[in-house]
Amino acid sequence: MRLRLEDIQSPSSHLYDLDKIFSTSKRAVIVSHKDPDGDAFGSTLGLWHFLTNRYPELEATMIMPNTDLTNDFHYLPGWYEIISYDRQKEDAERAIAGADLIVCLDFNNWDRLGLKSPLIQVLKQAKEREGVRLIRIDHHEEPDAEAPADSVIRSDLAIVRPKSPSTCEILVLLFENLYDIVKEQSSQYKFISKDCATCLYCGIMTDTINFSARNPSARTFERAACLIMLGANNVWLYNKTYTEKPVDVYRLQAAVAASTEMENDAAWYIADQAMLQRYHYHNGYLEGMPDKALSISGIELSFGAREENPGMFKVGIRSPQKYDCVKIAKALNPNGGGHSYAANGTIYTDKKENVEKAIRNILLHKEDFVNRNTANRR
Ligand SMILES: [Mn+2]
Repeated sequence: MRLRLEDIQSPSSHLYDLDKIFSTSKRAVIVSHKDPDGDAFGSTLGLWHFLTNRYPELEATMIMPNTDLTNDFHYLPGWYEIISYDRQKEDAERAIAGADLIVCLDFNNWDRLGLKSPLIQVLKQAKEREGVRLIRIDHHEEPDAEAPADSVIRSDLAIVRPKSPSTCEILVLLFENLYDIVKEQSSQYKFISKDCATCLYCGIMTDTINFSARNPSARTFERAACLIMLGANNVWLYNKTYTEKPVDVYRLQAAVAASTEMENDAAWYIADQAMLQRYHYHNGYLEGMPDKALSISGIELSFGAREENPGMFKVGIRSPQKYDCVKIAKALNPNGGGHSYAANGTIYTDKKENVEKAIRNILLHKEDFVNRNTANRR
């Protein structure tokens, strides 16, 4: 019995194309987005493990714009092999200069590597070189027509499935029919090692908030089950990801929850630098908080604003059904983007009050942001 790969129109041709590219490349760099989450780490590491096993002739290097040594999924097998551009710029640039293949995972435009990050130019120049190919595998919507032209990623092969809850799930599809693999111990199973399965499971788990949000399908559970059969330790991963946190995370999240404001069906919090510093903030400390605000009964839309750098607030926007988060993110700043149910926007100001004003301004015009495709579906 085979699982139907219904999400992908012609999986075999994609696999064929991918296989052709992987087997004829010598040096690959795998790149994911800034402030990597579980899906960015999971897909990057999962692909790296797969390539290392399946194409031993291909030398693969993982590069991320930034990683946080204290709080960033470092328990995933292979984590310490990742080159972090913010700390190891020269190593990253050397790897990119020698690469004949660039694989972009879990992001849909160059700005997601960090606005004006020099890494963008380095990768673009590499792509210009003769014989360098670029593959993108992602579950974000394609950038719209308004996206700045220089942020568009020109790829030789793009495998984009916006309906997939995670990039890791797309990789599972691509790495062959796992059901067959597990049931029949057939050809490719040995290339999905326990470590590979662990990393892929992590992205499927975190991008669906442990299978509770963002439309995990029956197939999502089947794919996750296959990864468990291949050795992913789901309980260990859950505990590592969700329950082993420094006390500062608990305290900061409590402070943020206590400061949450509400108006009709919307809720929001704003964490400025003073608040973040009080709890020794690290990347990931507020992971999942905009989603938690949605758990308040009657709330359909949430905003979680965090002053990433002095004068720059990152705003996580969530609405499982009713509102279009991408539209809202773009209304805050044209650089915003993501999924209709979860997006990120930016507000440039050094005052909390101005963030509040911007959010209230969105709420004043809320009707303009109703998601006509999903609003009546519940
Ligand atoms: Mn993702």
